[in-house]
Amino acid sequence: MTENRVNGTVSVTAPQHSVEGFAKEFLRELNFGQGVPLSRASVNDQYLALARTVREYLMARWMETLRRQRDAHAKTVAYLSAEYLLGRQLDNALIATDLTEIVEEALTSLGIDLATLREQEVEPGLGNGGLGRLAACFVDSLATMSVPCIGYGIRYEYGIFRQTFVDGWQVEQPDTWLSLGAPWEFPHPEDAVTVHFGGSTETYTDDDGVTRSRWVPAWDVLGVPYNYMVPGYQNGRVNTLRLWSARATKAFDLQIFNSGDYAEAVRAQTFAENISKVLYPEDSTPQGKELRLQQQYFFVACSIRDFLDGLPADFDLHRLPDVVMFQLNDTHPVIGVPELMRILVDEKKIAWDEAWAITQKCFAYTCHTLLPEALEVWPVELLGRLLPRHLEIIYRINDEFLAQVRQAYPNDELRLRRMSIIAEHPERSVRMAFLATIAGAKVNGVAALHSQLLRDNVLPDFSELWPDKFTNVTNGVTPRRFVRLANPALSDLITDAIGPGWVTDLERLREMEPLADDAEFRERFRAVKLANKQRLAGVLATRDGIELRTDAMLDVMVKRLHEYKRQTLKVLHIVSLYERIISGELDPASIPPRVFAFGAKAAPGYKMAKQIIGLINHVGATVNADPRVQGALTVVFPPNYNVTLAEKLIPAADLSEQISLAGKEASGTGNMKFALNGALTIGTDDGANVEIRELVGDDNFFLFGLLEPQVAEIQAVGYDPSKYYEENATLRRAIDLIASGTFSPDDKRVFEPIVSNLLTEDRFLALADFQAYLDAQERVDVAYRDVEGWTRSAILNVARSGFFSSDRSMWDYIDRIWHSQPVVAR
Ligand code: RUG
Repeated sequence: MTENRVNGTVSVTAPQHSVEGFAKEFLRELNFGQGVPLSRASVNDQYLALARTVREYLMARWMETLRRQRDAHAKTVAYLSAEYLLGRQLDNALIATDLTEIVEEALTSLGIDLATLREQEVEPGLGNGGLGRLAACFVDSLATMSVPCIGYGIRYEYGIFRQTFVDGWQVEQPDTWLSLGAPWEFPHPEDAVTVHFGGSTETYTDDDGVTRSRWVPAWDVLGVPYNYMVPGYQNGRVNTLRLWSARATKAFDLQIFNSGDYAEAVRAQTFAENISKVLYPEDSTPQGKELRLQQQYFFVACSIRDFLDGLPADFDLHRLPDVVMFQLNDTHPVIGVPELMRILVDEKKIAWDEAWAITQKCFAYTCHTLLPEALEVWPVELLGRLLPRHLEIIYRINDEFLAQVRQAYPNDELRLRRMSIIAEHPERSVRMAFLATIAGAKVNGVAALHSQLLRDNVLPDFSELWPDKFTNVTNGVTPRRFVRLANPALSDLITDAIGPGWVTDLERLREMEPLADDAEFRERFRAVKLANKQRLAGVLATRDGIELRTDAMLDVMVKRLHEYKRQTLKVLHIVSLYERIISGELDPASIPPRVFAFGAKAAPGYKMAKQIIGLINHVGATVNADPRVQGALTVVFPPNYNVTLAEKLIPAADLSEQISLAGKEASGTGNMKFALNGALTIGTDDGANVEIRELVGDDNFFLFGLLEPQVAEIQAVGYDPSKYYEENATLRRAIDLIASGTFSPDDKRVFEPIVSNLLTEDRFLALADFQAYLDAQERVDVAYRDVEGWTRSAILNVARSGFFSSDRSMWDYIDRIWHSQPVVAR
């Protein structure tokens, strides 16, 4: 990096965009940054030096982006998310700067293989699944669209656990992603923010004789920000992701240390640092843990304070809605609402009504679920103990809101109780989704069906009161990471056909549609798929010692393990095929050979999910070893599914399994990634599947299963899964085979809980959808045999999925919710 003094300001210029220039910078980093000569550099030294060199190319853009945004006084999106599932940074930075070829050549000239260095990077797994990955896609899109955005979150010391299998059972290991160095982060201890907790509130009379309330906290921690670059794709922009790490305000007590009680001397430090120690390994169900509430308040308090501190000293806070929108990614950051109110009313002495008017324009809320258990509630006792002033503020917001409801619906006590932020049963608690809905300028669901069910079933009273507050923004995924970076072979094919513009304007994929009828193009498309399967086979062989056949249909189900997603239904399909083969009913040579690939982590405390992982692995071991199957069915389940593996698995897939019970999956985003990479979907009418099917067309999608209203009907009259077991011989034989202990000879009863759950409860109606699923799978087999027809459908899936770019989602947010603008070059 060169520094020039221009008119008294320091401007940072990027190093030379050439092979020699890069090689020189790399060696400089290796020698002066890592402190080693090339001859003695380890792979990790080389990787760290490479990462630092690449980031130098982004630095000037970063400074320039910040300057432009400051000068433009543009409205900023402050995206508040407890999770960011980023994936590896190196390749993304390389494609953003268009440096890949230069780097490859420069490293080769030094005798270094870029591919080896890539493998050295440990991805920051700071999220559980779709929610965190969505946040990462959104910040990528905003940077690419030159929209001012700062992503705020938590720098967990340990991200999502590393999954291992021991005898087929999930065992969690800590994710030590920081241990070999973190070259992509920029710590800023000088910007640390103090965050208070506990204590009590008091009233006092201020200098003007006004009686006011204030918080007298009992303890505090420091939030230290770490900045990460969010590079836009080849547009000269770099936005910022700011993640907070907790530290003790007083590192350790020297007196106690000198007295020899070392553990006590660092107690405060340990206690404080615990706040950002670990990502809660939960996806759809909240853990009622005090630490989790501490985490939530910690990061939103830091973020709001950080944003306000960045405003000019004389800024009129009544204008806050002109300069920021705090987007609440689910309920995790909702405690930010009373926090902003506290700052405005208690600290800035703005009248309550004015403060509330400001606050209501500064927040918007995205809901990501339909499962009642995933809507966070905090016991009043806990919230009051940790954040007493915030609880008072919530009570007042609630009182005023209920007065409004009373006026709109006189004499409707039941409605008041239903709509109150405070739930009375089973214990007094704060409903965070209600608070977010009341405070938010807008409330959105994440797919068309989800937004409708959110209005009709989850928040019906609120949507009746404020119909205009509710909107939909269908999720999207970034084409940079999930096509351009993950699938270079397909990217080249597309670029050859329609030019490079699709990477930032994904609807242009439509231009490929006519090529679905071009036999030569189809052949090239198939060659890409095969190459991706071979690449995956290589990855699985080295990563896990898994042998993958590349001449079979690759049928993939990757997502968090949850009963509503119905991995069990997939297992029942495999078991029923296996049972039919070994009983002689099905000739294995008569079906197209399939590899069933799974990837799934189960929350460590979710027993049934862990059982299902055990079942998949045990079924896999039995099926894979049985010669009667003649290789027609193979099950592979690489452990520790993460973004890095997704980037290899998705481009290789033929069939995408999206089989949740209708009305349960808010959106899904894996479904979009598969379609964009030319896999056909077998799916229910759920979440974003609905929109995928509408766009790609019924002929290119395998729809099955109950529709959401049918599910509701069945549940209303009382669902009896045993009826399906009794009436469907194929299903019965599959379940009996599991119950017989065939897959677990050492402990024949080990899968008893799954079997009995299916037969007696089956909360997510797997048995009710079983036959329809099998029928759809037979349609898949027939379609797959028609090689040309299948390829045609796969190409149409790609060509018609441009809608699912997260760039489009971001335009929708801008249009419907944020009303912000890109900052263009001047
Ligand atoms: O389960 C949902 C997915 O359907 C959705 O695609 C994703 C992003 O919107 O968010 C997931 N989600 C929901 N993750 N955690 C929750 C719990 O609220």
